[in-house]
Amino acid sequence: MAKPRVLVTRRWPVAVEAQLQDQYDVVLNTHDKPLTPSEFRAALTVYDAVLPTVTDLINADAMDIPKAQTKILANYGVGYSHIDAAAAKDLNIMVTNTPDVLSECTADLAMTLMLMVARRAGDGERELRDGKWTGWRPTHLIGTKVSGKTLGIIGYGRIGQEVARRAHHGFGMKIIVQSRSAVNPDILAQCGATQVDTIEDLLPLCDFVSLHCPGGADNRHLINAARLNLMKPDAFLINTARGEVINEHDLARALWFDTIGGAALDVFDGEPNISPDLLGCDNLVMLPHLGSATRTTREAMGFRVVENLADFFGGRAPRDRVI
Ligand code: 8YV
Repeated sequence: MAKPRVLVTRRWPVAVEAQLQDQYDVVLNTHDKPLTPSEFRAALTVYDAVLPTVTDLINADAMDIPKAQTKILANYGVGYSHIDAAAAKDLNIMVTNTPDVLSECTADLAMTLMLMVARRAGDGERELRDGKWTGWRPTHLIGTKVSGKTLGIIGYGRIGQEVARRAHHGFGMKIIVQSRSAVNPDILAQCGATQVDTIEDLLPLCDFVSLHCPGGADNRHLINAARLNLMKPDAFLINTARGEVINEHDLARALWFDTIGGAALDVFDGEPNISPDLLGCDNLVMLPHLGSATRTTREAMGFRVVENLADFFGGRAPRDRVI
């Protein structure tokens, strides 16, 4: 029997690409350029499986074909708000993701951002590299203490819980949680966390607020001017979830007028384009979507896709089916 035809839309870790080549009739994206919507539409008529990432905007336009050859979009990444669920269902395409394997590294990066913005690490590095450091002094680049402060976590799934573990057990932080559903009391107890009903309840209580909810239409601009106004004037906002969760124009205004202490972002609405509003803010740390970017995790994400594909083509239900 012919091997299934598989398209990988970006370069993946070599060990994973090698395994895919072993098992399937694979086309790799050796130039590592994102596909255009028309290339994506064409791919859906040719390949049995397409393996996309967050850089593929798989909206209704990119899936606007009468019938698909593709039966599965085995996404590399846990977030899949770049895939239009209704259009995938219309074409009868299954979607899988890669949870679990990136939770620790994404949580590590949320802690990195929290520490960077509170302790002014970005300012300090820029000053030093610009040759502007004149030496130690008691009043130089004074930041905010992180240890022992209150951290609000919006969205208490796997990544949110890993952040809580680090913040509570490593930094002695008090954890407050807001989540769509009631969190199991045993899970809350692991980090001495308290769940509140609404984001409005959470924001005024916290010195740091970290976002760990999914992106997509439901959470678009979840953090807007009204909610930013509820944060303490010296509190920090951290986002390793999805750019669209924050109204970036409102955030830039809050940073510009110092109504919050600062923000640290790993994800952006319309990335890799960064809003000029944000680029002008100096109480802001920005990283280029590095949440899962470690060798161990990027390989594990790839092998999780391999597992999902093996189940799918073996006639079993993939463990990570999301659509
Ligand atoms: C991934 C992420 O690298 O998994 C996610 O949802 O945000 C990142 O860690 C990226 O999405 C890959 O598609």
